[in-house]
Amino acid sequence: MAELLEIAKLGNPILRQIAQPVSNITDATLQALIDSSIETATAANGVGIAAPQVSQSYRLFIVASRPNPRYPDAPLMEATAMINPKIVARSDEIVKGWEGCLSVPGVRGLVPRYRAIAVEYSDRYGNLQHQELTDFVARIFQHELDHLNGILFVDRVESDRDLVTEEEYQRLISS
Ligand code: K2U
Ligand code: ZN
Repeated sequence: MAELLEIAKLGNPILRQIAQPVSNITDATLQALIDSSIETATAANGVGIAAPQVSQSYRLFIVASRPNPRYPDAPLMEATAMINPKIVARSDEIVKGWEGCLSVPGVRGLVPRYRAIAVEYSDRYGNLQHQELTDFVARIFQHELDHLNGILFVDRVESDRDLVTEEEYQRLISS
């Protein structure tokens, strides 16, 4: 049973660091971090989590899309570890969507993201993966990649008016 990890919150300097590349993917400590990150995101009802959010400044995150109230059409996918991830191509099209963050509780923001991206990363077995992502999964990838570069979704909203409380957000999506 992997352990639940404490999630670093806004103001913790680790969230503003540039994370370090992962060199030894098969290392037992890294594999344990992957398992604990998946456990922690699942317990927090997250659809993603980045290593800096559990105070490990490495270039690694988990994407675990599933249908949810705001994105009912989101694909259900197995939690996937993405190591040393990068965007290798992207659409010109940019779409705005509501995001939350486990490190910024109680806040939601309307964030512009590329609608489609081509990405490369190593999986937890060290295999290089190349994938094309769209819509909600592309959004999660871009949100998590920002975490590896010390960027939070609140930095990307175009106006402070695009930030709302969780309570107002729930009112918004049920109206
Ligand atoms: O903090 C995180 O990195 C987890 C994020 C993942 C996410 C980023 C962008 C857009 C949606 C999700 C969320 O806090 S997980 C909670 C959540 C779940 C579904 C929809 C929105 C937020
Ligand atoms: Zn986040």
